[in-house]
Amino acid sequence: MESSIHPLAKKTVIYYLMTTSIMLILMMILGVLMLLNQGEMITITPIWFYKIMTAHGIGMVGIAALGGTAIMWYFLSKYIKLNPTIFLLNFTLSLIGVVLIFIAIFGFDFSDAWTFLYPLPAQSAQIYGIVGPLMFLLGVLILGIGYLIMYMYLAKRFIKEYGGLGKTLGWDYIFRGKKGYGPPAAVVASTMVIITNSTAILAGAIVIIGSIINIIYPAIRMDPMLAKHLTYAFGHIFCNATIYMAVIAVYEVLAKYTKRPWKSNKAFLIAWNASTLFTLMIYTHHLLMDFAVPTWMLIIGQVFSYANGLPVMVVTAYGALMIVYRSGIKWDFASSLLFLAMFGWVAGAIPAIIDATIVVNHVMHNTKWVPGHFHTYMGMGVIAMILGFMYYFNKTEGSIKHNRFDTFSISLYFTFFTGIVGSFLYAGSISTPRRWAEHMPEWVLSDQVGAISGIFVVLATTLITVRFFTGLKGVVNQPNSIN
Ligand code: HEM
Ligand SMILES: [Cu+2]
Repeated sequence: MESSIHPLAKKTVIYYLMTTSIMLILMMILGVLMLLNQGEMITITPIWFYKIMTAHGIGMVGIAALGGTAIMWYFLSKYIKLNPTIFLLNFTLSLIGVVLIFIAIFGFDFSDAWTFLYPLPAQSAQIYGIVGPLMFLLGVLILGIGYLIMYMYLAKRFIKEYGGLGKTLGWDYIFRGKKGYGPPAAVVASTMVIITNSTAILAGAIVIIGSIINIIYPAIRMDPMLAKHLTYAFGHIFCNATIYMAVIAVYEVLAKYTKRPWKSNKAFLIAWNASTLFTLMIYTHHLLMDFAVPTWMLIIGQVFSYANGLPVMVVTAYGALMIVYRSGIKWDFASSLLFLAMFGWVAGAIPAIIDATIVVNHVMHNTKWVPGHFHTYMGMGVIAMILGFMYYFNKTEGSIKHNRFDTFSISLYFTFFTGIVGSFLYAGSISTPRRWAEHMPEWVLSDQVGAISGIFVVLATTLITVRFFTGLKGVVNQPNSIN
């Protein structure tokens, strides 16, 4: 039941990818500025450092989500008919959200980090005025609503086409012994994202509305501990969901290149079910330092953090190795980036597993170890998947071919991204705190290594983006060819 992508959806994929790639470069430049400052190679004021950090954090998470959404929508269109207006609406609301967020940061000095942890926004409202925090929170809320509408729509479509979200999670095969293979991998993965991320966004909406009310009427307060739970349920799951959307590209592209379908067998289905459940449970690893949280909750956070990524990661990595093995696959920009991205994802999980151990966490949390972990799985995982998809899109919908120049930019990207995360992990291991504008002399060297690596990553990303934009010329006016 293959259908072709709606022309408006195809155009919207282009909007998503153009925005993602340009924002990526800009946000990376902000990252380099932070490192140059921490490495004492330039001087920016602390307030500017925190403005930049806030913009970089939310901006990066935002584009990872945009890119992931483009991947999810594009491939889902192969299997079910989708209304492209919803896809465009999500893009528009995201854009409005982002504009509000950036005006809040750069126009009104909002600098409380992208995690807007209550009561920080209320406190800074007293220093810098209420406009900044209100605009920021409203921006995030609008962006979240866009996603929520999209997920609700997709859920409705899945229920109509497959008979329920239990079906799209393959329960017939897991519990009722149905033989054969479950729904397409893209549908299984999207179901997981719909369930977990809608929950996350609802949690986020509650805490954001609470914060907004508190800023306007300071007498009305939230319990800060409850607010932290809701905030991290939102932040953790929303970040996680980006990779579960982007990984669809691994399934689809490798299957196409090897001419071997990616079958959702029982192990695959069980893994995605397990991840659905675990992803909802583990955000408490962000609260391991909070002694007021009940121990059983922290233990759940810890135990399931170990278990969380693993099932899907294992079936994906194993599946990818199997599908590629002796397939005579042609390695080009898309297939190699997606293959490498999978290992970036796996590699990025290892430091997280270490950090999710309560004893280690007391030492490592709030050090640069943590950005070391998520820059690995975001930068070399999610973002690499999105870059791979950008190329695949141009190739499938347009006419570009891989050349040696592409091999060069991919190698540049991965080599120097390893430099960035290596410098972060090293800094963490010598107890460099995260989120400090100024660093002690003994930490500065690692910042400098990170900054220089970062400059080369910006260069590589720019080369890839230029290639993407030139390739787009071939896409416009081409007949649809999704399959
Ligand atoms: C050239 C590439 C990049 C550089 C140089 C860079 C640099 C940095 C630096 C220096 C920090 C602050 C570290 C600290 O706490 O001291 C940071 C934080 C962060 N970065 Fe990046 N980064 C890059 C790419 C990315 C990518 C690709 C993503 C995700 C897709 C990302 C997401 C984040 C997030 C979420 C934070 C946390 C902000 C916070 O603590 O509130 N970064 N980055
Ligand atoms: Cu987390």
